[in-house]
Order: sequence, then C-alpha cells, then structure tokens
Amino acid sequence: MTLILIIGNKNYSSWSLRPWLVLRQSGLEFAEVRIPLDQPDTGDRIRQYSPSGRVPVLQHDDLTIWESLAICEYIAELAPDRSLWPVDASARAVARAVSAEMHSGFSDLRSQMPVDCRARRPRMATPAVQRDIDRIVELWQTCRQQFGGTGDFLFGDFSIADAMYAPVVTRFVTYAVPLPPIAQAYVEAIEQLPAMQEWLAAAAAETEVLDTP
Ligand SMILES: N[C@@H](CCC(=O)N[C@@H](CS)C(=O)NCC(=O)O)C(=O)O
Repeated sequence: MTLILIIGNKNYSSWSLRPWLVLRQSGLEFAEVRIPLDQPDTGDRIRQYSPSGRVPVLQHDDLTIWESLAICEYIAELAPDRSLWPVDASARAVARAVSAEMHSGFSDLRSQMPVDCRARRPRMATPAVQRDIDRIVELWQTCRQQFGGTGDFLFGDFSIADAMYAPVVTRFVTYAVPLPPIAQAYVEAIEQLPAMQEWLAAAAAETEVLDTP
C-alpha cells in the first residue's frame, strides 16, 4: 500500500496541515510531495495530481482523493484501530458537526488572519473576525466540557476534529489572540503534540516567503 500526500508549503497551507496531522496520528506510513504555493508553476504542478487543482490531495495506489475532510475520513477508514473519530456515537456526531463547521465556515478569520506559522504579528481582530473567534472558543469549550473527559483534546483523545482546528491554533498564536483559560489550554495541548512540533519545525525551515495580508 503506497500512500502519498501532496501538500503546499508547511508554513502557509492550512488545508494541508489537517490530513497530514491525521496521517501522522494514524501511524500509517506515507510519503509527501510538497508543492510551494504561488509560484509560476504551482497550478500546473498541482494539477498533475489533483483534479480540483488544489492541495491537499491523497494518492493511495491508483486512487486519488482530494478535499481535506474527505482525506481525513479515508484515513480513519484505513486505520480503524486508531479511533480517529470518537468511539461514542454522540461524541462522533458532534465531532463531525464541528469539523464540517470548520471546513465550510469562518471565512473572515481565514482571509484576515491567514496561516503563517513562522510569523508573530499581534493583530486586533475586526468585528467579523472576532465573531468567528468567539464561535470557535464557544465550540471548543462545549466540546471540552461535554466530551473532553480526562484527555487534553476536544473529544478527550486526539480526533479528526482536532486536526480540523489545528490551523486555527497556529493563527491564535501567530496573531496573539487573547483567549479564555479553557481555549488557551487547548491551544497549548495542540502545540505540544509531537506531530505538530514536527510540522512547525519544518515550516520554520522553509525558505519561501509569500505575500500575506
Ligand atoms: N476545500 C479544500 C481547500 C483546499 C485549498 O484551498 N488549498 C489551497 C492551498 S491551502 C490551494 O491548493 N491553492 C492552490 C493554489 O494556490 O494554486 C480542501 O479542504 O482541501
């Protein structure tokens, strides 16, 4: 079985981080192909792998899967023993809801506070961004209080929902977003994951510098 994950720059590609983290947590072996974004040949290079013209994309032998959340779902099916979704049906349903909410929403936060793992740029949130931040903090608190148990993550043990919010964690650190204690503790739990540390170290070692707002 050969798994290849095609990703963008680790410093900038928020969507790439999500399935990469899930793959690392799954214990499955995979290779990665990194295609720097915003270069003259980026579009052509991505289209060699991805029918949507976007990364991430996963190749599993002859199968190609695009869209970060679909890739995460597939990895969960490949590694059922790792419980990448919560085992409890109610927790799993809420984990899927918050993951879908991330995948389809928070466009103000995403556009006005783009992922730039290396940067440290404290920034005041606009009212629209603050609404996104408030909703994320609210849902993190709800998940932690209702399903966190004794674990450090949204549903106790690490799950795909945590991977979906990992790029938000980097934004909150980069832009020095003030957070209440439960959310701040969760940020620290994600940052301390060995796989997250590995991604951040690789991002720090990249040399490309892209224009970000
Ligand atoms: N909905 C997609 C979004 C993927 C996406 O927007 N990827 C960006 C990089 S983070 C991309 O491929 N951009 C192509 C380009 O800049 O040429 C997913 O969840 O995978």
